[in-house]
Amino acid sequence: MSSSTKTPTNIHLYTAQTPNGIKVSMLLEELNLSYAVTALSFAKNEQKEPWFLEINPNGRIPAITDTFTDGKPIRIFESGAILQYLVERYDGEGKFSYPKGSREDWEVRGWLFWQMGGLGPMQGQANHFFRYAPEKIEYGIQRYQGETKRLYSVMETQLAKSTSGFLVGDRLTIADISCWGWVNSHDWAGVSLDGFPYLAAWLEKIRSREASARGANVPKSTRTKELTEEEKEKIAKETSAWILQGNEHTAKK
Ligand SMILES: N[C@@H](CCC(=O)N[C@@H](CS)C(=O)NCC(=O)O)C(=O)O
Repeated sequence: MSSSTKTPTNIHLYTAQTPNGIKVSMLLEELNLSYAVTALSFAKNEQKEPWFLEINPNGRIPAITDTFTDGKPIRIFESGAILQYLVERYDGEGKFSYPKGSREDWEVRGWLFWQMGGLGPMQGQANHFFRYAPEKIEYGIQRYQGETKRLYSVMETQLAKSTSGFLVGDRLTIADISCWGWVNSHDWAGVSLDGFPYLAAWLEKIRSREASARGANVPKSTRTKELTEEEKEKIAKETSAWILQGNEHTAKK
């Protein structure tokens, strides 16, 4: 994130290396905007510290702060809202969006809400039951992996009809960007892309864009090599530890 040609902004991104976090850095890179980054440690529960709750009352990443059009600071939380803010404020040329109120604009909004209400939460629960839950509950695993697959097939059908290879119209939009990190981590949820050729091609098409690839590596590089089962197990255990701690803390409230 150090190119001198970037458009200067006061955007500060609070993030971590997750499918929701990288949505924002991918779009910031595609828009060629300058931004500062604070990486939050879930292991240290930094996302629940009072200073961060002032930025995101929900205690989750991503969130941004910026100087608003009135010259005063603004905070924005929820990745979908952040993506909408960034294109509405900084994509005046419509490189990654369509004119407000156009058919394509409404289609993009549909996919964005579909991702926020469907793909993200369902695949997130697939991760939980498949990787992190202290007991292996077959019903939970099947239910959420099945829903994730069903949602992938919805994207597959849309992409099969697309002449550009993107979800909406002729360009990369926040519809694609919001979904990419989730589909890219399909393996973590235990869901294969076999049988989804259009989705696999879409994944690669976006991965091969320099700006998107840079954004997907914020705040740190993503893995380039396939993890062994032991390595996956170790990461899952570490993540499970802070999730269970969080569950206990919530139960006591
Ligand atoms: N709907 C929220 C979801 C945010 C979310 O779940 N973020 C996760 C990382 S992907 C998080 O911060 N987890 C930390 C926690 O649960 O304490 C969004 O899209 O911004």
